[in-house]
Amino acid sequence: MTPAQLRRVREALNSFAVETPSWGFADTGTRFGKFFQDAAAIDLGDKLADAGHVHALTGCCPTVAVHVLWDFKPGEDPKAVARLARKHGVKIGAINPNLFQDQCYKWGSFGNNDATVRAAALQHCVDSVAIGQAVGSEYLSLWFADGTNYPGQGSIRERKHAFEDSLRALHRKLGPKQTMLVEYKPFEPAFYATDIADWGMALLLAKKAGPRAKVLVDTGHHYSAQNIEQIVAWLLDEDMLGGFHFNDRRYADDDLTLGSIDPYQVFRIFHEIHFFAADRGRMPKIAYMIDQCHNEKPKIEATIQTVVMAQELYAKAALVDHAALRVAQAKNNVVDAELILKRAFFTDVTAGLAAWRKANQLPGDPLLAHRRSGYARAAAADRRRRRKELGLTQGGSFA
Ligand code: PSV
Ligand code: MN
Repeated sequence: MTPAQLRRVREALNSFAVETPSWGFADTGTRFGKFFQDAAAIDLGDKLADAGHVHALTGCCPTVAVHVLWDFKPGEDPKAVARLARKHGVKIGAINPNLFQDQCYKWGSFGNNDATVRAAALQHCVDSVAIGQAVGSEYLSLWFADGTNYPGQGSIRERKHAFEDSLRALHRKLGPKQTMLVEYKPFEPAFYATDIADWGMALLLAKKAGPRAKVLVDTGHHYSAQNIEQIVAWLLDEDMLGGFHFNDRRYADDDLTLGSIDPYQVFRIFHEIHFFAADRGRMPKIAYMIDQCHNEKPKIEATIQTVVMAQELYAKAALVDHAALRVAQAKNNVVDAELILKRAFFTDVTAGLAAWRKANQLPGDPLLAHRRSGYARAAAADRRRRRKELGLTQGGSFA
């Protein structure tokens, strides 16, 4: 790598943070079954400890997303949770209300045709806003499982109006430092009409909710052929891109490791962000978060692998020669334009990542350092013993 490339990688990585999800450290499964891991986190303390360990090794994951129902016991003091996070060297990041597990949500939450359920869902979100304020979190991250399974089952327009009303009411409750993220997903669990099925719906709803509502792009929540980087570019241009949930997919919302199937797509997404930043002279504020649950891979290893992959692809995208790209685009020089992206994508950035890690007193290979640390072995022994004491035969909490 040239000195200029090393500098660009360093600058890019200096301002790139990835949030880990608390649920990524716990036992998870598919709807067909769960396969347990001894080292899986039992409770929030374990999850924060694991997240702290990942941050200590990567230097890139200072915050942890939490799911209110899975992570907060009823009546728990959020400030105590914030303290616990601090003890493990991390902070609480996005607060995710849970609007899909309680029996009352059988027919939806914000889209339910029963006003009492809609009110309960709104109250849970308002409570989540308060948790966010207590722990100093910037983001309220909303995902709705709402939708219908059969044609004719519900009024699509009435459900849309119900969402507009509740999101607007919720936006009014946000504190001055809070941003509301609206996530979309084409299907699952609803298989006919998901209420917020794509980025257009999320964008409209966020715009109607208020100025501090933005769209969250979960990379797994698109159909196979969809051009995610184009969505990203449009959202950036509208100042409506709030954040990402990182994962990869082959078929549906598969929760595979970021970049395991299509690293070039992730690169292209990052390229759009760097290109936008170069044009506007400022890097937009974006919450980069992981949303993956691993059933086969050891959870901490998979998380480190994801973070390292994200850094690598972000660094590669930072190497795109924007001036040359603009010239190629202006001249309709398609081959050169494409090669400019490819050249950056195929640049070996290992030296840049190593230099950044060295400068930040981090291990050169975070995965190797984790394997050598003995952390997983100690966690497995401790958690095996605690499970026995607690009479748990399987993982203690979601997902
Ligand atoms: C739904 O599939 C989703 O992407 C939402 O972000 C949830 O919060 C998360 O997964 C749970 O893993
Ligand atoms: Mn998600």
